[in-house]
Amino acid sequence: DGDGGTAAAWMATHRGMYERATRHPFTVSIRDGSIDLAAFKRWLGQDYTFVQGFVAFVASVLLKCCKESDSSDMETILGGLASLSDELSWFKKEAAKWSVDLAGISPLSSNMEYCRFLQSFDDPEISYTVAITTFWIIETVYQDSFAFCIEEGNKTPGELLRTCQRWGSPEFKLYCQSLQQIADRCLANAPPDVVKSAEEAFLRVLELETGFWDMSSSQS
Ligand code: HMH
Repeated sequence: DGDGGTAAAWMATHRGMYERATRHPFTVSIRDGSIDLAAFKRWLGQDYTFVQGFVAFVASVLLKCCKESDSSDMETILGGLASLSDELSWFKKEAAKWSVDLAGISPLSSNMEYCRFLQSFDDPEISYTVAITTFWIIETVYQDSFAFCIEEGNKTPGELLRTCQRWGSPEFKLYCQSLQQIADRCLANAPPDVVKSAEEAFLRVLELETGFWDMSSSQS
């Protein structure tokens, strides 16, 4: 049960920031059906390039796990990495459907900023605890945001339902809960300075995710 751990405590303490990331006008407009499809296509192209950088980040988490962890965490992380392979194929298929030219996408500044943050985890000095906490919150923001779009009362346009189900499904939620359990266990055993760094990374992800949605919804 992942409710009594540090991860859930941070979500409660930083509720405002968490909700800005997970109930953003962009995803709320998917749920209420008022989404501008040009904004959706912008998000799609930008997120495809994000996921390419995200693969390298998850590989760095896996590497830290192999070096620092003696448990079965590896299988969960490896499963996450494997599902990103499927996700990249999905993006290509979806982009073709929406006539988004993936080869012509240049990452916008919020996307580049996020990818630079992810690249900083290549540093072997950054601990597995900080990295797995970061991984958990990145996936959880998408899970929570898109699950809201398919919850009862939604007016999500039919052609966007598959997208929302990709991250809003019960399976993806279970996967996020496994990541949360791993993060909680690591945090429970970590020294205070590491816990502090993990909390800072958690907050940074919430800012970067909010910036990513802002970028997707803005016309510029
Ligand atoms: C920006 N955050 C962003 N993109 C994603 N695909 C995820 C999280 C989850 O995989």
